[in-house]
Amino acid sequence: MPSSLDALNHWVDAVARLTTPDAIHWCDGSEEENAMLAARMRDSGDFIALNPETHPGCHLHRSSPSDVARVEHLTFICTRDPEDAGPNNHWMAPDEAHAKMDALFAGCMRGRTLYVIPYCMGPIGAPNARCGVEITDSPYVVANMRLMTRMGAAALARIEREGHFVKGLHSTGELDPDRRFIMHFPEELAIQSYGSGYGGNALLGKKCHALRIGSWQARQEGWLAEHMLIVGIENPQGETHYVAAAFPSACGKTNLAMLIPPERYRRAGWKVWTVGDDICWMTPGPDGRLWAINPEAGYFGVAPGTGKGTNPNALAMLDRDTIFTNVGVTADGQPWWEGLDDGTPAKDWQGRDFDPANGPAAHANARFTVSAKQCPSWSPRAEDPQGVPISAIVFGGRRPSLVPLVIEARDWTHGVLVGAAMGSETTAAATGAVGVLRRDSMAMKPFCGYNFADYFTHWLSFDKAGAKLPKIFHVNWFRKGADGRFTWPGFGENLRVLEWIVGRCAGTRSARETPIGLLPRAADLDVEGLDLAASDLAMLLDVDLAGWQDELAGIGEYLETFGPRLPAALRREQQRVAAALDEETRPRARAATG
Ligand code: SAT
Ligand code: MN
Repeated sequence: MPSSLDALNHWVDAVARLTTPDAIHWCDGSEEENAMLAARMRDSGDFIALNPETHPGCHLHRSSPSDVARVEHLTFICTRDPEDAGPNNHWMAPDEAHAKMDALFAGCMRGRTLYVIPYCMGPIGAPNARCGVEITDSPYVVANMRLMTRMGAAALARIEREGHFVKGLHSTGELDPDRRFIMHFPEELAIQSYGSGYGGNALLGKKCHALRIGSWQARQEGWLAEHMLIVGIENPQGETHYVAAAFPSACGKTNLAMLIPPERYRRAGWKVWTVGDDICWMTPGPDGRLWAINPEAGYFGVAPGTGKGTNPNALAMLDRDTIFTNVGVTADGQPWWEGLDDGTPAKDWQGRDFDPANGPAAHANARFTVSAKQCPSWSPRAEDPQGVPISAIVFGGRRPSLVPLVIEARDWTHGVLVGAAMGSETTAAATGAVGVLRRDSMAMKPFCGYNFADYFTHWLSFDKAGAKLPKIFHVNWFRKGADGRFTWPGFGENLRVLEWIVGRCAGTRSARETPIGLLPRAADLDVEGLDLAASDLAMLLDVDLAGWQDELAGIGEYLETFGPRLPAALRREQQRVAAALDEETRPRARAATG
């Protein structure tokens, strides 16, 4: 009888014939293997050992200066029908993409080792976890995948049992931006990535599998693969509500997932539990609720800005067994980045003597890779095969103006519109201009593996008989005042907003109705001990009707870009909110003219 690993063996053979590596190494995920690879990388210069006293087991990796972030313009969804990829993706015909990639991969591993990485996204025993195999010629990718996924023997055993897996093929190639492509073949459950060694371009379990291919599978199978953190909020009565929250890359998901309650909340008994900081797979359970797992096993977080004041939990987990990418380094070999409270950089992220004239010591998208279990607020429920039940879904982005601190959608359909309409200023997590407002539906613009119109239809489809869906909210921590400064203090203080959110879910907090949704009154939010002027709080909770009329017009235009596949229910919802705003402004307009 043929073994269910035959398909895997055949594929590895075929890739080896194409890429002609010097050696093949099947990764088992063991400590010994990890030590061997780290030693190999220290020899080659891929890894620089950091100070063993202050940072035991920690390494620094410097990527090529032209390879420091995801490359959305070189990322393609290759479906037979371009309409299936949709206007939200770059599309290439599968045949053309295969020909291009075969030519790039031909002979590319000569002189290198081909690593076979079996991995599982999600707890190894979770029914909703999914397996994949990444073939790569980068030991740095292996070391990262070991922290970010359940990698090695247990995943291989599950693949053998199930007989299917997502095929990911990666080579760093020559790191030439002109010979760099990240291709997805959702109909073949395959990914091919060439020419980058960085983050989401190269760790194929992350954005490529868990989001782009994952979202495609989720639509077919009736679940949701989302760009969301998962956090547990435990109140003083010991009840924990789990919240899933979507923000674009580098908008504070890791900080929110690891939030430390303000002093007064801590004393009262509030606790925060981290289940995940980037990706969330949600499936309707037999009880009608959405149950979520974090498919990842580690964090690939942005280092700059991580400090004692902003994310002490993150700092506490980064002093051992961590891979740092593109940070600076102090004279005594400690990692350094902007926003770290102590130390001074001796070298910058490119290994040059630090000179402020060359810019910051750490690259703006410098990252740490670390096992999730090292986080002091890590939730043991992250290993629960059933996942956690989600009480609230939160959308958010960087909106310096107009958008209030928090809004509750009036129902699921309205919530889907709120998510679809999400916008944010761009950040350094992707190459391109920073600080430009772009619509980023559900923070999935770079990650949805199919047509956004179909994705909205899929979201709407969860609202059916028997469903006990989470409430949906929108938050904006990034509102600026006339002085150009952030009005809301953010970070740990965001718990005050989460308290209102979980209170709404439990039915214990009140709200006022507005045309754009339900908002807290000033008295509904606990702001005791905050240095926040009443006028600033009023601004954060105000609904600028005229501004929102323009916003709804903009949302309407955005939705129209998806053409006839856009679900009519979403267009109707946009029209309903626009009409409610018109209704609210009408008497005033009459008074003004009359
Ligand atoms: O480079 S990654 O895609 O893994 C990080 C991010 O953009 O969130
Ligand atoms: Mn992300």
